[in-house]
Formats: sequence, structure tokens, C-alpha cells
Amino acid sequence: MQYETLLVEITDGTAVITLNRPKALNALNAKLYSELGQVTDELAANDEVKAIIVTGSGDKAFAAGADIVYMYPLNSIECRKFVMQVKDVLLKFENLPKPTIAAVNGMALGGGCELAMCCDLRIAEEQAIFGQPEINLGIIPGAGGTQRLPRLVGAARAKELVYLGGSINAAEAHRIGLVNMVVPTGGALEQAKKIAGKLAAKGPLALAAAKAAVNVGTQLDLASGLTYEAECFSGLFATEDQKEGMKAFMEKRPAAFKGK
Ligand code: DAK
Repeated sequence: MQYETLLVEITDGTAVITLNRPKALNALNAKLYSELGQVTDELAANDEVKAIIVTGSGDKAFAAGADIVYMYPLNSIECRKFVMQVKDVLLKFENLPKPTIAAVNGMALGGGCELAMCCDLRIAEEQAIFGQPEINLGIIPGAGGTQRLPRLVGAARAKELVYLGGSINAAEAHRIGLVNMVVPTGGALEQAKKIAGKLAAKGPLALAAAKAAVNVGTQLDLASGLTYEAECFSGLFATEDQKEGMKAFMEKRPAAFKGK
């Protein structure tokens, strides 16, 4: 499928989604969010795709936020429609039953940071910066920043970023747990592809179950989360992959998972 604001390339089981509005530092407009929803459905349905990477085009930005020029004239009713659409798209993307990696190749501000937070893993280049600068525009984060950021880094650090609207560098983002690793400039996509390659060798059903267990479980109290994990765990014993994984261990050979 062809997209106006995204480039999508699938190689060796890994799909790379490139946010492709480089002149506007990949600012996220309604069209882009809508296409992100479409590509999420497309990649979820494609059995060839084992892992998904999101990155930005150009060498400056992952995404410099939601498109301010697009948002400026919206009235409250139009805004509500936009915000609800984006909420649903990002929830769908966040819960895609395949692993996702943000290869943060530059600024990840506002909606850019919020999109990166919807990925399972974040790899940042050393020059990347992260922030929620919405307060400087007279608004607050509208695509999950007040919800996902505190869940990732704790309420105090999230409030500091959201209230003050400043930005932090990749090293600090790593220190507070916002990113998984920092790599040299220009290296995020390559590193993300390496990790995606490793993920592609795992059992897709087990990966999907692990993702659901973490994503759902972290929203629940501990007892409910443990029950949910137990259901995910026992469900895997209905799969050929579980038998293959354990048989391969006993036969001292690598497992060949089929996603069945
Ligand atoms: N929106 C639209 N255009 C943007 C943009 C943005 N967020 N960020 C940059 N651009 C455009 C610039 O206007 C400029 O366009 P031209 O003037 O060339 O036409 C071009 O990208 C290059 O930018 P600069 O010339 O400014 O480049 P610099 O390197 O000098 O500065 C910068 C880079 C990132 C520091 C600066 O551009 C900047 O401060 N940008 C705004 C950053 C920001 O405030 N981001 C947060 C936006 S608010 C929601 C969903 C999401 C959100 C809210 C609601 N709903 C679903 C309702 C999220 C909100 C946000 O993200």
C-alpha cells in the first residue's frame, strides 16, 4: 500500500515505517496519524512481518511534534474529533501483537515523544532530544504524554518535563528509563534492525503473549496482572511453538518456531 506521509519497507521479516514529512521535521498531522492506523492494520495482518521499526526521515528529527500549523485553527469540537482519532490509532499501534522499536534519529518532541513511547523499545542516537514542550504552546500533551510518560519514568520526572516544557538529551533519557539504549549518530536504524532480526527468530505467539502480558498487566493491580499472565502462559501450551521450543531444548538444537 502507498502512503502520502509514511514510507513502508518490509525486508527479512522486519517492517520499517519512516515518518516522511522531512520539511516539517516529520510533524504529525491528521493524515499521518490516519495512515499510521492503516499501516498498523496492514502490518498486523501480514504474517511475513515479525517486527516493526518506526523512524524519522532526514537527519534532524524523529518527529518534532504534532503539526502546530494544522492544530492552530481547530475549535474544541474539531480538536476532540482529532484527539479521539489519535488516541485510538496510538492504542491500536501500542497493542499491535508484534514487537515494535522506535529508532529515534533526532528530535522526539511532543507527539514525537508520545509516538516513541507507544513502541515496545526505544533506541536513541546520541544527539537525539526528548521533550513534551506543549505547555509552551498553551496546551498539554494530547496523545498520551501525561499518561504514558509517568508510567515509564515516574510521575515526578514526567511532571518536570510536562510542566517546564524543556527537553532532555539521549543520555538523560536513558538514565531515567525513557530509552533502552543510546547509539552513535546515524546508528539507530541499524541497531533497531539487529534487534528486530533477533526478535524474528523467537516464537511470534510467545512474543505476542509476552507483549499482552506486560501491556495489560501493567494497567492492573498485581493479583489481576498475575492472573492475566497465568492465562497468557497456559494459552501457549496449546501451540506447536511451545512443544517445538521445549523439544529443541531437550534435543540440544535451535528451535524453529512456526507461529502455530
Ligand atoms: N509543527 C509544524 N511544523 C513544524 C513543527 C511542528 N511541531 N516543528 C517544526 N516545524 C517546521 C517549522 O515550522 C519549519 O518550517 P518552515 O518554516 O521551514 O516552513 C521546519 O519545520 C523546520 O523547523 P525550524 O526551522 O524551526 O528548525 P530548527 O532546527 O530551527 O528548530 C525545533 C527545530 C524542533 C526546535 C523547532 O522547529 C520547534 O520548536 N518546533 C516545535 C516543537 C514543538 O513545540 N513540538 C510540540 C508540538 S505540540 C494531539 C496529538 C498530539 C499532540 C497534541 C494533540 N491530538 C490528537 C489532538 C501533540 C502536540 C505537540 O506535539
